[in-house]
Amino acid sequence: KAARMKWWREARFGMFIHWGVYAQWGGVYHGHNQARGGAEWIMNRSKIPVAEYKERAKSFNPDKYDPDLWVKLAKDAGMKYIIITAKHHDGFALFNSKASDWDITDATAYGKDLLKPLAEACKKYGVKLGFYYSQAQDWGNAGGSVARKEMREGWPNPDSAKVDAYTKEHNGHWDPIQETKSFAQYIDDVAVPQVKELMTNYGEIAVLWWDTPTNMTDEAALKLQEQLKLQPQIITNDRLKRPNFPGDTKTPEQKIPTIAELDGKDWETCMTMNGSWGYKSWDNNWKSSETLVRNLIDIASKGGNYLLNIGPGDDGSLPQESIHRLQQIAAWMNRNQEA
Ligand code: FUL
Repeated sequence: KAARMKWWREARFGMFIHWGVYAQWGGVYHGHNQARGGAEWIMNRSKIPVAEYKERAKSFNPDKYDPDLWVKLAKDAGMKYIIITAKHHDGFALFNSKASDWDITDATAYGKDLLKPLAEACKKYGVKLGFYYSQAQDWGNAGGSVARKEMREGWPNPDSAKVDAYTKEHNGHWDPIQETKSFAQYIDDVAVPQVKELMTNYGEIAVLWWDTPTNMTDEAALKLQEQLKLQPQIITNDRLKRPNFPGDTKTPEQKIPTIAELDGKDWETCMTMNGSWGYKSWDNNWKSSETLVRNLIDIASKGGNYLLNIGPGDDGSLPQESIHRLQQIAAWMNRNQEA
């Protein structure tokens, strides 16, 4: 394990990328700002019908997508690895998947695999690539589970009481199409083959970042874990299934542990630059570059890694605020480099 963890323990700094068709909504549904949570949750928070969400995805066309720029920004800021949401909770695959039509090639105007060019850019700059994969929670593929949030938020509508009542009776699901398969079928038909695709088609994969453990079974966890043998060097986090699949790394979210909280295990704090993981058009709550640098120093001094997030827009462009902060971190790195 020590040999496998070596690069990760020295890395200190990585880039998290939350990108998907949720960027089209930008945290707004029918003119109403989402009440709570990250913008990547809007489908669940606003209980958007599956057909409506997928209809909008058809026009997803990120013609400003520039993976070379993303990786260069990361590299210059001193980041040693990138983790991108290959599939988030909405179930949409950013890659060409044969296991589901709810993917970039079948469901959008763009039609081209988004992960391949990112993998190439990472190779070019010598930055490691990892995938985030939401293994249990999947709102867009039938049979996927839902972390129960039964209120339709941020969209006062006469229908909302009905939607809430339905959700309550259906394990958190809000659309009948979500329950047309069992969870076990979803795992066999979608999750397992997709993880296999991710482990096969993109070269060396440094990290598999599971999320979320809720509703996972041992059987499903074992099947998913089996696919990782295709990448023997891979590092995994602690979100496959709790408590009996601890993985390699702990994942404090939006917080930096105190010294008293450290327990000798490898850990990585993931954090947003504003308040949302996915692109949220109206969130201006940006942390200063100074805060971000201080966080990195605090984390590095305690032996952890800092996984700092960007949320690209639906055209593939990055918020100016994020670019600016990455550049300021790069400038700080340059000033403090050993001669
Ligand atoms: C959480 C997810 O629910 C969020 O959307 C985000 O991906 C965060 C890093 O992990 O569990």
